[in-house]
Amino acid sequence: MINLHAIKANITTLAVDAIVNAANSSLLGGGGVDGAIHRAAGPEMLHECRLLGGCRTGEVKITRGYKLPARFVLHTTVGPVWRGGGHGEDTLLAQCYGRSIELARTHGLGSIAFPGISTGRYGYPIERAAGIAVATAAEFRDQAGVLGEIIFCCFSDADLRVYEAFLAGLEA
Ligand code: AR6
Repeated sequence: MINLHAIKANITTLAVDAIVNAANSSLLGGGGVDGAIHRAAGPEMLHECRLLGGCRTGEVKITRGYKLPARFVLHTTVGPVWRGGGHGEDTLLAQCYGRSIELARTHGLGSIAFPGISTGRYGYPIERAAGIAVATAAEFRDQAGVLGEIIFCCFSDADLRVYEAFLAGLEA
């Protein structure tokens, strides 16, 4: 059984097995959570990213966490840009979550933390994105394995309330 919960925190401070990065296809850093993760991890992570040859939307790639308290970064998750909802964005966003969780399971990781993928610069409405994030993670809840904890790491109180409402809905 995987425990799903939401917290408000800077994701770069979390001592989990892996944090997920809302990266771009170059994997070479950017603004927002991507920039924060690269700054905190240090130049060695950027070097490892250069060797990975980029990342397409929906793909997930893993690097070590270097100076981060997290052991690994699933950088990987390149989120969809919001274009009104009619361009397959929901499917792509669900893939980001699902493939990150599958990769964590493949690597035998016990805990992972997600930021609100695509809800910053990429413009995804938080309510819709959080619903997809929670529903996709919930599909894995009953699978056996080492992965025991999925954390939704929110950057604001408002985002945290949205996630908590969806998580409460799972229990109802
Ligand atoms: N810890 C947790 N969450 C954070 C942090 C942090 N340190 N910093 C920001 N957030 P964004 P996107 C939240 O824009 O929409 C980059 O330049 C933020 O409040 O980082 O997927 C990439 O290189 C928001 O809820 O990612 C891409 O080009 C969420 O993280 C592009 O932006 C995601 O916001 C990706 O855009």
